[in-house]
Formats: sequence, C-alpha cells, structure tokens
Amino acid sequence: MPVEIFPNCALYPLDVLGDERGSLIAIEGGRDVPFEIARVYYIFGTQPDVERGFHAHRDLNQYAVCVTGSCTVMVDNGSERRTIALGRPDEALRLGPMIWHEMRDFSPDCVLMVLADAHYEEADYIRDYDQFVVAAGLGR
Ligand code: T46
Repeated sequence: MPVEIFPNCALYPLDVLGDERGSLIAIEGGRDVPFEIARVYYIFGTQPDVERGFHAHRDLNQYAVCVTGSCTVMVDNGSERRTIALGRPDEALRLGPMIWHEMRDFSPDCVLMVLADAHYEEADYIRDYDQFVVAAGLGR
C-alpha cells in the first residue's frame, strides 16, 4: 500500500521478483506507474554536500527510485514540508505536479533513477520558490 505524503506525493512499494540468483524489479508503464513512461534519467556520481532540485513541475509526473545508495528528498506542497529518506530499490517516491523538491545527503554510490511521463521541457519547471507558493495557492 502506498504511504501518502501529500495528494500528489507518496511512497510506493515495488514488487520484488527474485529467485536463488538474486532480485529483479520491473516497472511497467500503465501498470506499476499510472502513465506511459516517456523518459528515464538517473543521477549518479553526486559530489559530497551537493544539493539538487530546488524546483517544482507544473505538469510532470515522476517516480524516483534510489536503486543504489541513499539520499534524502525534501518535498513541499506550498504549505507543508516533509523530508523523505530514500535508500532502497523496492520503493518509489511519486513526485507529482506542483511538489517543490530538494535532494541532498547523497551517498557516494547513490544512483537516483527517475521515470517521467514527458520529455524534458524547461518551461515545465518552476525554479523560483515564491512563484511556486503563489502558483500552489492558486491550485496550479
Ligand atoms: C527533477 C529532479 C528529481 C536534460 O537535458 N534532460 C533531462 O531529462 C534532465 C532531467 C535534465 N537535463 C539537463 C538540464 C540541466 O542542464 O541536465 C542538467 C541538470 O538538470 P537539473 O539541474 O534540472 O537537475 P536536478 O537534479 O536539479 O533535477 C532533476 C530533474 O531535472 C528534475 O526534473 O525533478 O531531478
């Protein structure tokens, strides 16, 4: 069962398939995530003390999985903030539209994989926090 953080933001368990050889997780668009996957990117080799993110998306839906190592993600819906520790490959953090997020505390081996429902579009980013709060207050 997902653990809701905000309406657009939740932690989802991922089914682990495995046998005596080890483990495997499959994420299928339209089944394990509620959209067709248009883009996959991953963040790795993050230098010590680096902080990333500091934006929200207007329309983009994403699921982030820390496939190796660990990091934290601060999520903010415009009125509340929560910090989520990611550190397991069988858990996905849904980052829906209008969730401000900041990633930090990357372990040296961290690989943060993100599945997205659209191609990269800089116009979809809100990178100014005050602008985000105003937009979130208007419901968009
Ligand atoms: C997000 C968090 C979780 C591309 O050209 N294509 C891409 O698909 C992405 C994701 C990035 N880029 C370029 C844009 C920048 O020149 O790669 C560079 C680094 O991207 P950015 O500074 O936005 O990276 P983060 O770690 O701050 O944010 C990323 C995603 O951009 C963002 O959508 O939600 O990870």
